[in-house]
Amino acid sequence: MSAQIPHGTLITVAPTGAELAKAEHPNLPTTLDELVTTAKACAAAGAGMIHVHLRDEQDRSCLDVGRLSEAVAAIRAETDLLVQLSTGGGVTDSFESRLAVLDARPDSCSLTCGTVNFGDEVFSNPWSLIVELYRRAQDLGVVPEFELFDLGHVATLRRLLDTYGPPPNGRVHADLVMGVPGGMPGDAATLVAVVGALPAGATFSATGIGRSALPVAFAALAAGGHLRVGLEDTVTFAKGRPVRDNAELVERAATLAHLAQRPPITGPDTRRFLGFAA
Ligand code: KMH
Ligand code: ZN
Repeated sequence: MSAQIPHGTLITVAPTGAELAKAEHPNLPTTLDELVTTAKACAAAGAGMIHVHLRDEQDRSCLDVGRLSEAVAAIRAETDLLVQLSTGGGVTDSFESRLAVLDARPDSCSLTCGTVNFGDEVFSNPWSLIVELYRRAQDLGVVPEFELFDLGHVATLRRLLDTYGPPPNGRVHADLVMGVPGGMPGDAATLVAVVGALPAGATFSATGIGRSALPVAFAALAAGGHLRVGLEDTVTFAKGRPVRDNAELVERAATLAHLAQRPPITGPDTRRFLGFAA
């Protein structure tokens, strides 16, 4: 039997992403040292999980399993954050390299439940890839976070669970990625529609890209959900004012969580959240 879901708000920080260039934001963590320093600052500010993308020396998305394993170990050594590796990578990363991410044995992995237009690009996630990622995650005991960029992705999530059974630890946790140009809009009405379609008992986080960051955060908390924030999703803190760094976004999310009387879930409770023994 898996542990009870703790009361509070899980704050996931997505500090880097695959798209933003270091030149566009000086505090984007693109080296391992910067990533670990960011992880520590965000954990201190209230984050419970980190969604990791690595970069190579040229600032490009890097899915090298050795480097991912090193990052998982380094973050675990310095923080008690749950470590989630992105299996989305960047839009040009191969399916094979995205599947191999799981060999780095994170606690969690992102698993996008469908293809979506992604600005001028296409983020490709055919059913066969989704199934392969899911089955490999099941085999390895990695808890997937189901990334939903559109309402239709919920239908694929349901099909996946119906066909292949529950995820490791029995936890169905989704993340609504809202406001991507080409995906679902980042507003309260859309969030409510997606949440209403989730499988019974599922938990969810939400993040709003760009200017939808705050409306989505407020709507997610009001609907009983959790928060994802970070430079992967947002570079503007307020009109005309760039985000200082990832910790600033986590601090703001923690303030909202306290206001909602669902304080940040940290320490051993983060592991219980995903159904691990703490
Ligand atoms: N970089 C996007 C194309 C994920 O991490 O799983 C995909 C993405 C989703 O960021
Ligand atoms: Zn990502």
